[in-house]
Amino acid sequence: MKSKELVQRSWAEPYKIKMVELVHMTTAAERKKAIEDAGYNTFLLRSKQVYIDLLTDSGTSAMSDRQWAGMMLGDESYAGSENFYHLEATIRKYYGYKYVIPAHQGRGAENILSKVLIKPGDIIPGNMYFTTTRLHQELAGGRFVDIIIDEAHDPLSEHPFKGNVDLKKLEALVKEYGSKKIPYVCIATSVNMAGGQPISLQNLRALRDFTKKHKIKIIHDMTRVAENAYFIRMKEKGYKNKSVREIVHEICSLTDGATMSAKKDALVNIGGFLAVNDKKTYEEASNLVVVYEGLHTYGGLAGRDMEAMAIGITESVDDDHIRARVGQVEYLGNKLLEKKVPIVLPIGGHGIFIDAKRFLPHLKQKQFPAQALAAALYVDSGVRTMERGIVSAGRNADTGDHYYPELELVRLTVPRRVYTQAHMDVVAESVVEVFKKRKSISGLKMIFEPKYLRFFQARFKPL
Ligand code: PLI
Repeated sequence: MKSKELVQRSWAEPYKIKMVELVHMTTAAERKKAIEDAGYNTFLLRSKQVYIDLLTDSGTSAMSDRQWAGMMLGDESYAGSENFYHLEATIRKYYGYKYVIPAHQGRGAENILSKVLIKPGDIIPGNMYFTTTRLHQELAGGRFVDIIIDEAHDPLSEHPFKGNVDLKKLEALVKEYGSKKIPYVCIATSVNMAGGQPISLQNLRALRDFTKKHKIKIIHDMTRVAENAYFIRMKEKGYKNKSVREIVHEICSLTDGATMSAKKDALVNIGGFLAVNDKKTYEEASNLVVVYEGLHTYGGLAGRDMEAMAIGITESVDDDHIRARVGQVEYLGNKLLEKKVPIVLPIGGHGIFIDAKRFLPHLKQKQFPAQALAAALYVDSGVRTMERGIVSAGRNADTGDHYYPELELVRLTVPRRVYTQAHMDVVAESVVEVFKKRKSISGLKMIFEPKYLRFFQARFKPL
């Protein structure tokens, strides 16, 4: 057997550890007090109170030695930093977009893009909402409409591309409102709120044909595009022998522009960008960026941050990297499936999503089952996770009522290149332990609710 084949038998990490960060152990009594003080919201815990942090994969990656070396090459000039030109060239090379504007993170890019493209009364169809994306669309006067396939809302459906758009839903919107009211369709790769589920190239191509006919743009939320590309390679006919890098480029080529939170796929702790192909949109966005983020050659970032991002993008499309990244998530998911823990299927790219409705069938959705489960997991082991259910979904901006999403989930998000297989074992043991005593978990009452993105700062108490 050739050595390469031997390596290919496992998802083992294509790197070794050079520096470590010590983590904190706590007692059950300390954790019980900590979650009470945090209003049963894992966002309000201090990181020192956490043992294994699966709150998010955002900004939590371990950078490589090359990225750290790049940080030393930071050109901190106010205007025209060399690192900007490196970043711009990297985005053009791997993603193919023409014009690039850096932003401090994804939502900074979403703010600018929404302000440039959306007029009051516009409709923005998308393949499931994302919290910050939808809020910026609404703040610009638009209304998000979900056009993802129905299977995406069913945690048990094993559809291989649950991120796909239902073109009939889009067609109905165009008929009802006219294409002039639809400035763009917002397409996320690896749909976060559906469980990190990919869109297929076949579906994206059909969407491109449809939108071209109706003169509607496609804006790509490319936060986790490499993970999506990996699933296309593994599951879509005709892509087995293509590299992730080639597939990423093909995905981007079917869209008109993108917003990116580089804190995920692109392996940096801070950063993002807006990228478009059309000069007019670029000019308007580069004018607005100076109001909200900074000059168009730094967009709220230090030169060193842009350098780390350029190198991170290059590393993110490496086949071995992405295979190990998704492989680790699958490893954790399979451990839970073995013990019959209800999770969203198929296993997605950036985390495991526990189905809180099936985990805690004795709780009603308005008793915040996913929020309660995330708190219980923390108390059991110090593992921090995140609610992705009714609290995250927020309220309908017109009626003020809670949205009641089909998916009531707890996300165990795996940071990139940070934790080991043994950590995944500990996480699985804790989830299984809590599953055994699930009947003892009670619901919560919300006692403080912020107006925007309430999940970040809301406070609860047990019923
Ligand atoms: O957190 P930002 O502002 O860099 O990016 C916002 C953002 C946009 N789109 C998508 C799909 C995201 O997942 C996203 C941020 N996600 C976070 C923070 C998360 O924990 O999933």
